[in-house]
Amino acid sequence: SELVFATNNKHKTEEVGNLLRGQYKVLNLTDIGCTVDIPETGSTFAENATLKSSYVVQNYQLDCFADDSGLEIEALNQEPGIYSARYSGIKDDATNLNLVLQKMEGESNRKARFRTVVSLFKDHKNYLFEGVINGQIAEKPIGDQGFGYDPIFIPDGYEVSFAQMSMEQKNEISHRAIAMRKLIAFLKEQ
Ligand code: ITT
Repeated sequence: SELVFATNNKHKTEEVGNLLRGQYKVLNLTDIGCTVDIPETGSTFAENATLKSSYVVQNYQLDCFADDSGLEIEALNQEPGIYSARYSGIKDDATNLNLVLQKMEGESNRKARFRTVVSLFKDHKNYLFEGVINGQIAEKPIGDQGFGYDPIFIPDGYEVSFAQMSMEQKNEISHRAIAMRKLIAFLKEQ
């Protein structure tokens, strides 16, 4: 069967499509004919994920899930957090990544974590699923896979960045995969 994923981010669509492979066909906003950049005016990941999923429920009458995620850096008071997509003021991954590296220059505490909150609207009820992965901010970007801050995030227990991993390897451990596995388990129980 089909599941609607309220995202404009093609990397998220690919990662989640891979996680749901063989179980659900994933339709993103483009696939359902939605060209709106849904406003993310909340103050938490959960609020923003819910704004995205409920937009689709209200305007398309389809059950839907959405992912709001970001990078929390301890030395930067958990920034960029919910502002990860536009930390520099513009939605450009390379610019935002460079701003993080600039702010982290000379900082010895490199601790960070990625967080995802998924909101699933099913039968008019909202269900939230969270995933977190801890790691370190690299001194320099390395790797060309993935997206966003992947080239500067080294998960704990690894010596490579997310951008040096294949999508399958990232999907074994990532914040998004942890949240999505909770959603998949929930759907199985239904
Ligand atoms: P949608 O809202 O349309 O889903 P988006 O890119 O705007 O797409 P978010 O609002 O959740 O998504 O912003 C998350 C930002 O955090 C994203 O643009 C990346 O810069 C970063 N990010 C999230 N997950 C990431 C991951 O797995 N790897 C690297 N960076 C990530």
